[in-house]
Amino acid sequence: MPQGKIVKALSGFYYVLGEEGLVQCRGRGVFRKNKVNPLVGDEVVYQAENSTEGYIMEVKERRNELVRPPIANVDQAILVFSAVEPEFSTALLDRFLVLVEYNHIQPLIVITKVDLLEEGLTVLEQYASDYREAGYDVIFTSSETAQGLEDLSPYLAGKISVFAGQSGVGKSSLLNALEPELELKTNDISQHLGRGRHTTRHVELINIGNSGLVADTPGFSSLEFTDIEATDLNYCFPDIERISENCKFRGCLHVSEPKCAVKAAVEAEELPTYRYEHYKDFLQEIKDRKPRY
Ligand SMILES: Nc1nc2c(ncn2[C@@H]2O[C@H](COP(=O)(O)OP(=O)(O)O)[C@@H](O)[C@H]2O)c(=O)[nH]1
Ligand SMILES: [Mg+2]
Ligand SMILES: [Zn+2]
Repeated sequence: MPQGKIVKALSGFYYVLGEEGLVQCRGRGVFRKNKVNPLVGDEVVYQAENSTEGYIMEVKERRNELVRPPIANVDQAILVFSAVEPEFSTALLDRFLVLVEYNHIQPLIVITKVDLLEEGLTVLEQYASDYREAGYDVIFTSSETAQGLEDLSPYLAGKISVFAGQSGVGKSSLLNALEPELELKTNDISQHLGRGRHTTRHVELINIGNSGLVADTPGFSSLEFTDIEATDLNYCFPDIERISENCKFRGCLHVSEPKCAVKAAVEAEELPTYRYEHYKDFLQEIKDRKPRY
C-alpha cells in the first residue's frame, strides 16, 4: 500500500501527499475507536480508492507532536527575531530555545530586517557569535534586500519547519520573499484579535522552495514553561549542559551548589552572563509555578 504525508486536515478529510500527488483521505473507523487522531505531518499508509481519494490505514510512529499548531514530526523551528522593530531580545530568544529544545526540535535562529540597521550590527554579530558558540546556527536576513535568503533556503529543503517569533518580526515577509506566489498577508493585525481565530483555523503545510514544507501558522505561541521541570532546564541549554558535566554534584542546578562548573564558567567569561541569568530566571519561574492538579 502507498505511503505519504498528511499536509492538510479539514472537515474530517486528510490530504495526503503521496508519490502520485495529493490524495483526499478519510480515516478508518478503527482510528476513532482506538483514539488515534491523525495529525498534519503524520506519515501514513493509505489505500487508494482511485487516483484522488482513499483511506488512511495506518499512522506511523511520531517523532514529536506539537499542540499549537497541531503538527507531528516537526523537524525544525525557525526562530525569527528582528534586528530592530521589535528590538532583538536574548531573553525572548532563550525562552523560545528552551521550548524548542524541550520538544526535541532542531532550532535555527534567523535575524531579520538587517537592512534597517546602521550601527548596532556589531552588537548583533557578538550575540550571533555567542549563539554559534552555544551550538546554534544563526542567519542574518532582510526580506527588503533579499540578503541571506540563499543561506536560509537549504535549511528548509526536505524538512517540516515551523516559523516562530513575535508578531511583527517579519515571518510572513520572509516566507513571501522565499516563495513570492504565497502572497501571505503581512503586518497582519488579526493575530492580536484574540485566540479564537487561531484555534478554529485548520493547519496546512505549504511548499517552500523545492521540497520544504512549512506550517502556515506560527508555532510556540504559548511561551510558558508548563511541563518543564527544574531538572530539565539544564538540558534545554546545550552550552550549560556541556559545561555541567564538570559540576561536582550530579543534578547540580547551578545556583547555590558548591564546585559548580557553570558558575565558574560565567566567572571565567566562558559562558555569557545573560545566558546564565536567563537560565536562573527560568528556573525560578518553574519553581514558582503553581502545582497542577
Ligand atoms: N525594512 C524591513 N521591513 C521588514 C522586513 N521584514 C518585514 N518587515 C516589515 O515588518 C512588518 C511586519 O512584517 P510581517 O511579515 O507581517 O511580520 P510577522 O507578524 O512576523 O508575520 C511589515 O510592515 C513588514 O513590511 C525586512 O526585512 N526589512
Ligand atoms: Mg505574519
Ligand atoms: Zn552546576
